[in-house]
Formats: sequence, C-alpha cells, structure tokens
Amino acid sequence: MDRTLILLKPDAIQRGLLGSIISKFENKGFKIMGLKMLQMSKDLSKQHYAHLVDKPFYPDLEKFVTEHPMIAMVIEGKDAVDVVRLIVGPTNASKAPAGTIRGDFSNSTSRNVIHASDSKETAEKEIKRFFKDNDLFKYEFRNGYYLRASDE
Ligand code: IDP
Ligand code: MG
Repeated sequence: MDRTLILLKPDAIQRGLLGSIISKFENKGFKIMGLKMLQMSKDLSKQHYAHLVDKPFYPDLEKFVTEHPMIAMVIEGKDAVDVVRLIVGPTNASKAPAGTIRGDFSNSTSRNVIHASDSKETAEKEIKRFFKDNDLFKYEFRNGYYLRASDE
C-alpha cells in the first residue's frame, strides 16, 4: 500500500473546509494513519518548499504557511500518491477540474487549500518531515471486503 502526506493549509482552516476535504479521502476508501495540527516554522517551510525558495512568490508563500496553523495527515491506500494527486487537482486551482478539491474549493494558485506529495519518494521524505513513526497507526478497515477484491 502507498502512503502519502497531505497538508490542509491555513486557508482550509480559515474557510471552514476541513470536514469537506477530509470526507473526500474517506469517501474514496483511504485510511487515515495519522493526523495533527501544527504551525510551520520558517525553517520547515524552507525545507518543505526547497524547490521554490528562489521564486519571486516564495516570501508570500512562507508568510502564508507560517503565520497560522495547518493540518498534516498521512493517508494510506492503493496507489495513494497518484490517486490523491488526481483528487487534489493541479496547482493552479483556476484550471482545476470541477470535482477535484482545488477545482471545487479554490480559484487561486497561491491559496489552493491543500498539499499532497508528488511521488512515492517525496512522500516518504515528507512523512518523516512531519510525523514520527509512533504518531502513525496501523489498523484494518473492518469493511475492507466492500472496498475492493482481494487481488486488487
Ligand atoms: P503542488 O502544491 O501542486 O505540488 P508546487 O509546484 O510543488 O505545487 O508548489 C507548491 C506550492 O507553492 C503550491 O501549492 C502553491 O501554494 C505555491 N505556488 C506554486 N507555484 C506558485 C505560483 O506560481 N504562484 C504562487 N504560488 C505558487
Ligand atoms: Mg509540490
């Protein structure tokens, strides 16, 4: 099973979207392994957005993600990294299809409500950045039979 890191950014909290967003992952059959509220430090922002620190919009991004709490979650499921990115939609929410999280809840690139890891390798690094092993829980869904066949 794949695991991926999701951040529900400060705009998701300010706009009261947490329940609506989390329910999308529950509805899809993904399992939440860990979930917490945190406030990013400037150092953590520079690590997490290392690929963007030289961009002109980075100062606004750092201010936005560090001045208010956010939610971090690890979810697990079949092809979780790729399927979650599909559910999240493209970075520029103005171009995100209806039905995706960004398509339904944002019309912006800089305030696009959610982060999701972009590859399995990134996911493993990002999960370690936000969670200790002890913060993650392994359990079985009792209705797994109704989510997919045993050979899927
Ligand atoms: P992603 O979140 O879809 O993986 P990345 O390119 O990794 O997209 O960018 C990380 C975050 O940086 C975006 O979600 C967005 O908040 C911000 N960002 C990326 N590109 C821009 C931009 O061109 N203008 C403003 N903010 C941006
Ligand atoms: Mg990214």
